[in-house]
Amino acid sequence: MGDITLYTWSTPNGIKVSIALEELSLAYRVVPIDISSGAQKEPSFLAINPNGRIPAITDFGQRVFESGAILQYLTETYDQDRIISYVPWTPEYWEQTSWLMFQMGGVGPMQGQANHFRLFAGEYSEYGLQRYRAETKRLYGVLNDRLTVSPYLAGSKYTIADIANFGWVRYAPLALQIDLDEFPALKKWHNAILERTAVQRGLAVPIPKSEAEIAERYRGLRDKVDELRSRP
Ligand SMILES: N[C@@H](CCC(=O)N[C@@H](CS)C(=O)NCC(=O)O)C(=O)O
Repeated sequence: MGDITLYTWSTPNGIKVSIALEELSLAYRVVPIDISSGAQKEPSFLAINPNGRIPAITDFGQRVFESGAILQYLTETYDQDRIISYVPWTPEYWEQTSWLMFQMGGVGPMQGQANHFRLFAGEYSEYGLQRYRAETKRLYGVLNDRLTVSPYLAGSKYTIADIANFGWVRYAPLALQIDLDEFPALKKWHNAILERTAVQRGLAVPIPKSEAEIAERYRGLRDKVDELRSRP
């Protein structure tokens, strides 16, 4: 079943797809794309994702890029048993799609910018940092409210909407020092998802990294940006 090649790196968007593939027990080849070396801008990869970003997949000659589109492709093609998705055109399916798009259009871009200002910026900007960190926290409040009244984002079942948002929530405490204790329902949901075997497997693709290694890397990046703070 399937002829899937996954092009990925250990990032919030990358892990969404490896987690979904593991949840669906699909066989797949992995091509690591080291985004710190610029591999995502090589012509061979741009032929798969013209936007030059991971993740992307190919399957029987079909390319799919943008993590949300990949999650939809995988479930609509391979999730007939509805393990991580609802049946298309049901009310729950639209709820699933809404929370998936909320992640793609909200959490991902905002938290991505917060990460930029906190970890990768070439000059220190308190305004940029605070603006995007605050917006990320506002969006976490929306997720928390939803998860206070529903076990999972789309309803009673864990779906690709949860996987997509989890990809980002997972890194928020480590990268941005966002305290999930401020969002109790979100924290409970995050911890339950983290315990899933398929999630642990997906998080190890393409390179297994311990919590301590990830925390150390982010600390180093934050320190570098902090050093820029004192420069005239
Ligand atoms: N909207 C895209 C975003 C993809 C994205 O920003 N990927 C990052 C890693 S999480 C990347 O490849 N960054 C490298 C770059 O921007 O050159 C998706 O969800 O797939």
